[in-house]
Amino acid sequence: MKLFLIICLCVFCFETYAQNAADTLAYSRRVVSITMRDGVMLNTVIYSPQKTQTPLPILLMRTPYGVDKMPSPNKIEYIADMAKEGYFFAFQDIRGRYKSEGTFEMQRFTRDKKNSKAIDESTDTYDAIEWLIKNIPGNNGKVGMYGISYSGWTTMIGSIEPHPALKAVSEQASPSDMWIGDDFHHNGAFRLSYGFEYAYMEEATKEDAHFPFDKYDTYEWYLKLGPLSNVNEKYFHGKIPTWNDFANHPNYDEFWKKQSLPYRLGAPTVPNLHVAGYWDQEDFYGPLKAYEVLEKKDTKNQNFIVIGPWNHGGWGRSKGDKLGNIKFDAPTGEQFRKEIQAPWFAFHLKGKNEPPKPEAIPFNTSGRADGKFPEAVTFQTGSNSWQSYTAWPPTGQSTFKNLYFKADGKLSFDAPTDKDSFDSYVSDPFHPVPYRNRPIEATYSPGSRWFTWLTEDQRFVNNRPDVMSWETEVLTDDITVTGNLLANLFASTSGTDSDWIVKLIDVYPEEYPSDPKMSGYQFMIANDVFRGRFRNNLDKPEAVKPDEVNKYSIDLHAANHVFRKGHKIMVQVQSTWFPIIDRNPQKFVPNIFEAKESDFQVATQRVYRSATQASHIQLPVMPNK
Ligand code: PG9
Repeated sequence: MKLFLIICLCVFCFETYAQNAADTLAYSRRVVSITMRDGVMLNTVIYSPQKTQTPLPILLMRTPYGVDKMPSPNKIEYIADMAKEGYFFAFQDIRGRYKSEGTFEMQRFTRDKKNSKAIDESTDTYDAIEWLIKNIPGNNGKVGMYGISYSGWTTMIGSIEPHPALKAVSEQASPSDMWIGDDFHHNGAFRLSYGFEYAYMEEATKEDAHFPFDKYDTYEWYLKLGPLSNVNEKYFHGKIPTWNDFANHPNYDEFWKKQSLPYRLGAPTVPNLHVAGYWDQEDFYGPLKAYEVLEKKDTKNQNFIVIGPWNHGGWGRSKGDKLGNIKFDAPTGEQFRKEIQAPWFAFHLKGKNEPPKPEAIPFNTSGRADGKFPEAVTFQTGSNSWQSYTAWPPTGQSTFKNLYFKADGKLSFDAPTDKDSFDSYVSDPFHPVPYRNRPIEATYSPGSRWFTWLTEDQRFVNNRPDVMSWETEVLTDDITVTGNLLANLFASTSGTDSDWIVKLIDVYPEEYPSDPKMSGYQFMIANDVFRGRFRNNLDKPEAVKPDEVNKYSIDLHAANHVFRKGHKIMVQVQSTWFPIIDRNPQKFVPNIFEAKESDFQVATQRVYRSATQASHIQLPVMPNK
């Protein structure tokens, strides 16, 4: 989420607290230009506590979203708990953005290391830290780095070849792989509205700019756009580099692989607290993957993860006791900032080891008293409680159970026995299923419901003929699902290419007296899309044979959720999700960015539920206590 959005939202709802905080520690501000090794100067805002309690560490955030309007840290809800304790705060515009010199490159590649003069975000971070520790009087020589999303990514890159003064980081919602699971694609399916609007926002000018849509409901606008080739023909005219990259690299080629974190990451270099939100509409895959990759080489126990009931960056603002219509019965955002983030940096940068706070997060169950953090702290939705684990996903505790699609729209843990049975629907790219309730406001426009769409009631599409659903009987016991989820679809299309979207849903009881407006609510717990052409090979798309049954394994990522007794579990499958996902023409063409209007066709889809082709969701089920 754009940093400025966070700040603007926070400054206003935060005046009262800020005044109290300001009583304890006031900050003075200066703006400097820091020269990088190639002479390029980066605009940097530095806040220093007025009452010097030297020596103090430095917290650095590097962002493309503009730092000049950054208010005093004690007025920024995200970091106010740390501001109270006293740090130097540095905020830097990355190359080519806002007041920094140089050229912006979306998620700049790692430099050519044979060229001693080459730069990248890692060298820029190194040079910034070198300057900060030498030029901020009274610092203790220890630096921490943190940030959400793009700033989470600069944090990750800054920790790859770290400056020796960088002692701890917290990567929060950093994208890990823009083709597999983050902002720009999911499993090869292009995230059209996000990709189009974000590329324009960052690359049309040096400062954020919003595409001037002439329709409020962008569902209509994107449908009228027609084939993707119209973007350059009518609007971008080849001037938005990231859009050109989308069009030139439709497959998982070297471009995307080299950009990804798994390609760049070695072993952990500094302690890293990864932070993810289950309903992150932009980068849920990213922090889970970054944690997973580093964990494999974490011989010094420097790699930790927190997952909470948040949208993109939701832990950085507001109380966090609800998201959209869903209530969590705990101030999870406040708890994160106060009980996790602030102690994390205080421990690593100030040598503080505060005793655990019994009312809050269960740190004491596996450590903190001895100065160690639990490996994984995750909020369990449904039971609405924090849980800590010695591994994520927790090993040896859950059993994988398959939830099978059955006849008559049923879902059951018993495997089907029928032969050659399926359910069928017609997918029409001229009338795609909206991904959220219309009107679909421009992503970052005022009043946009982008931020909570993943928690929307899925009844808004449940009766469409092009959305199939299957559901369990009313549950007679709680079912707790903790860990990674996977959908295995056996499906065919009458076309030669197709998208498969799977949604795992918690259906609330028809009568829900404690919160009547939630009666029958269809709350999405997990979801994702898979583009059929990539079923055998991510870098070599292949046409699908019409009506041939193929198996599609779709990563539904992680959850820690209790489907409560009295609820039902539902699965929905559909083949369009517009305009967050571009329309698959449903006829194989080598590059969908070059598809013609005449390539788009209606297709008949079948989802199999027979003994040998048993579509199912694999759930990590925990034993009931
Ligand atoms: N999700 C945004 C982003 C990060 C990195 C690259 C592209 C987009 C963000 O919120 O910063």
